[in-house]
Amino acid sequence: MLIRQSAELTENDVTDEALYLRRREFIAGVAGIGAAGLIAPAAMAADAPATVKFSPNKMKIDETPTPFADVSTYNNFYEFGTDKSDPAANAGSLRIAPWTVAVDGLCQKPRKFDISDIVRRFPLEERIYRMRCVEAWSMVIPWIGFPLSALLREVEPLGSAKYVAFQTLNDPKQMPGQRRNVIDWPYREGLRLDEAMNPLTLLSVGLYGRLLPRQNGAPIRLVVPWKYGFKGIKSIVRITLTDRQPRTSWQMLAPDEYGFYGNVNPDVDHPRWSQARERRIGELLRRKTLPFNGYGDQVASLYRGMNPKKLY
Ligand SMILES: Nc1nc2c(c(=O)[nH]1)N[C@H]1C(S)=C(S)[C@@H](COP(=O)(O)O)O[C@H]1N2
Ligand SMILES: [Mo]
Repeated sequence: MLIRQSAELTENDVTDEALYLRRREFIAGVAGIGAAGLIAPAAMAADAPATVKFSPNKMKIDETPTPFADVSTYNNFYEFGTDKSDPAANAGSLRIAPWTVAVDGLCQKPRKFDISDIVRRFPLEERIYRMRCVEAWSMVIPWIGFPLSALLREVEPLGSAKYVAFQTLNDPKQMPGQRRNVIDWPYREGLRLDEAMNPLTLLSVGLYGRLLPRQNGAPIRLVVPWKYGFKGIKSIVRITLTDRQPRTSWQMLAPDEYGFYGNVNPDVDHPRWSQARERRIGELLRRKTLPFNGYGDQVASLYRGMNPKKLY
């Protein structure tokens, strides 16, 4: 089902009023960006905000989503500080409009995408994913986004492209955590091209039926549910197709602790702690961590023949 203007909604469409209200907020959020000048006035008159739609429940798991209050206040986003509470407290200084994402490197048609163009062009869907941080906590998050593959197809990757590199905004004025050299800014991540093209891999622009809170990586971030959370780079400004394995922030910072792949593997301990179990935020007892975070059916084949010890 799509978001439509209220006049077009029938009683049947509004079975879950809470969901409907949240969708209205999502519309309002995007329209709000428009008011700040992101969506061109002509485009707004023509088709926005009614065109900002998402299909709910495209992919569900049988686990309760972590409450929004936790999802939006217990975050890692070192650009705003290294404590879990820092991003929610400090991310207000991030300007999310205007915002462009450059997609370049080994492709036929490198280009810049305006964020308003992205939310209108790519069909947005809701997917409830299990997420797990390498620090052994986990959440279940109802993301709104679209497959990264759709964006990459638009720039037509060359046959020589083997990897995709990602970069976060680098602006210490907006991101106070960047005034300290905890990381060699900008934050960087990478995927192999086949991982990037896997249908599970999302670019997310929202969660819980609303636009992404800044602390969760507004206006656009990566979501790779079978990998540890650090792969999910936030507030992306550049995506580059390349023939060489990109260096990633955590790998550069601590190569003995974090590898390029970052696949969730309960059998490979972090050098300083076990990865066998995890604390689901909001629960008391620890859960067993699943290989590939439970997404092995969809992704294990990507790593066939590789040494699982090297896939962390
Ligand atoms: N730019 C940037 N992206 C980042 C991080 C960061 O510090 N900076 N932290 C990562 C880590 S370690 C985790 S666990 C997730 C947390 O994402 P969440 O706040 O949406 O749960 O973001 C990842 N993406
Ligand atoms: Mo993390």
